[in-house]
Amino acid sequence: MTRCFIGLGANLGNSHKALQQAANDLEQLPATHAAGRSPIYRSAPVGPQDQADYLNAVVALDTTLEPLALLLNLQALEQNAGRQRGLRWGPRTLDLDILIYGSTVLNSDRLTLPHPRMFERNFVLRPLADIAGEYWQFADGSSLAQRLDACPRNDLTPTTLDW
Ligand code: PH2
Ligand code: MG
Ligand code: MG
Repeated sequence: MTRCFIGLGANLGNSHKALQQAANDLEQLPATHAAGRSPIYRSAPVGPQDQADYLNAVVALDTTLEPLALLLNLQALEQNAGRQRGLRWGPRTLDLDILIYGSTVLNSDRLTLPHPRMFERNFVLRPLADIAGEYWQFADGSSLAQRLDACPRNDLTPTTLDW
C-alpha cells in the first residue's frame, strides 16, 4: 500500500456536495483504503479572477493502484461530476489532483509527482499539512511546515462545512 494525497477543488454548482461525493468515491476505489480527510476550506481563485471562490480539501488514501491507474480513476470521477474541459485555471465542478504518491518522483507527459504547482498554493499545502503531519519530508529535505511558510498567502479560510 502506498500513502497518497489527493487535492480536491470545486467552484461551480454545488461545490460542497461535489467534494462530499468525491471523498466518498475516492475511498471506494478498488484496492484503496481511506486514510484521512482535511477540513474543507474556502479560497479566493488563483488564476482568472472573474470566477467564484473555491472549496478546497485534501484526502489521504492508501492504495495499490499505480499512479497512472489512479489518475485515470480521478479523471473518471471528474467526468462523472460533469467536468468540462475549458479555460486553464477556470471554473470547474470538480478538480482532483494527485499531490503526492508515496515518495515517488515522476516527470512524464501524463503526470508529474509531486504535483508541480502545489508548493505555490496554500489552498493545497494548508489542508495537506492538516492531515500529512509535520513529519512529511520532501526529496530536498524540506518539511511541509517550511513549504507552507514559504508559500504566497492567498486568501484562505477554514469552513465549518461537514463531510
Ligand atoms: N484550482 C485551479 C485554479 N485556481 N484557485 C483556488 N482557490 N482553488 C483551486 O482549487 C484552484 C484555483 C486549477 O486547478
Ligand atoms: Mg488543480
Ligand atoms: Mg487538475
